[in-house]
Amino acid sequence: MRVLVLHGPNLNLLGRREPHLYGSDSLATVDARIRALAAELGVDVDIHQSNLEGELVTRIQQALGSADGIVINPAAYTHTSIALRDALGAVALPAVEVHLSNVHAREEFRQRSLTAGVCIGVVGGFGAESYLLGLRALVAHLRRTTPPGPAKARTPRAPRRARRPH
Ligand code: CA2
Repeated sequence: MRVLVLHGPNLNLLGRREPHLYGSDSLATVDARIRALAAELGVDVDIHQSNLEGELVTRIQQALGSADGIVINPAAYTHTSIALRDALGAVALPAVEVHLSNVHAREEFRQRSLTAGVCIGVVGGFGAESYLLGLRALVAHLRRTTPPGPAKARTPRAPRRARRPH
């Protein structure tokens, strides 16, 4: 099982500015915690941050065929981006929206999410823990809803022996 984790604009500043809002952990520390939980849960994670809306759209599109689900903090694009909403809706992979802060306790413009409606759920207000809760919830959802397929071989198959001539 593979999960794409996306961080939106300005989250690369985490830990360096506004710790009262977003905590004092750096993005690298948050990513390390996500990777540790993923290892514990036995899932692969692919983590990216971008300040560019189009790049986030492309990452979401590329998830089709390479990931089973998405954990996304769209940051400010949560409140503005029809493009991200359309991309999430188009790939139709289970996605969980996460926020470090409780957007409902903040300015009015943060209380509308354009992306939440195409996600299976939203977690916010728990700092970096929101990502971990979101990842747990997504993995539980995928395990509940993904039919068991044939077990995938972990080791490459031995090469086929050449057929003997008759
Ligand atoms: O609470 C969240 O996770 C947000 O998605 C963070 C966004 C904000 O626009 C959303 O309304 C809620 C802002 C991300 C900016 O991150 C910074 C981190 C450190 C310093 C400055 C900005």
